[in-house]
Amino acid sequence: MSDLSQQIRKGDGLIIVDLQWDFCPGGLLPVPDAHNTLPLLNKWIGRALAQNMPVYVSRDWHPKNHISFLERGGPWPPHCIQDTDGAQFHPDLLRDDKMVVVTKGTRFDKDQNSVFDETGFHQQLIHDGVRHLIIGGLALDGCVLQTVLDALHNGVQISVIQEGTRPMDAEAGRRAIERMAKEGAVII
Ligand code: VGL
Ligand code: ZN
Repeated sequence: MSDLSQQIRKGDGLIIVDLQWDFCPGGLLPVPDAHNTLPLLNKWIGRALAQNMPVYVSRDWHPKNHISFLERGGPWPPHCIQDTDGAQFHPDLLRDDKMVVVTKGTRFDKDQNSVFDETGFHQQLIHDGVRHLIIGGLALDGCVLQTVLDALHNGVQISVIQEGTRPMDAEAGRRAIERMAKEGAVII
């Protein structure tokens, strides 16, 4: 539990990526064991809220027949279609009015895997005074990896809660951790 013992500092923010039904076992694009990140992530959320640290929750929120779906020649089965049950946050995810939702995957012409990708998220971090993000969620080898790389490219420090994320593919997950660490992310 070394991660939870980490001191929270001014300028820290927490981002929970795509903890939605469709990415959990039983959903349309399940990440193995995804729901088992929830107890730890909820502890982080509770702790962050108690210390007035900004908390962001991203959601993948695709139009029907999205360009990233197999039927359009994309890599993914349909998932996280706007307003469907599968696109809702997992019901066990701790929620609070203070949490800020970041919606992505809505563009018709391209996918947005990173939370930074044309969402204005970096501007929001600057507005909120966040210089260091702590990240968990789904999927380690998908949106978490892309978000971490974009954070670093934008000059935002980032720490990855390793036990608070899961990969779609175990080997790709190991490579993702290696790459994030090499690029400057702190693995906690
Ligand atoms: C994701 C595949 C497709 C993710 C989103 O959140 O990692 N992966 N859409
Ligand atoms: Zn998606």
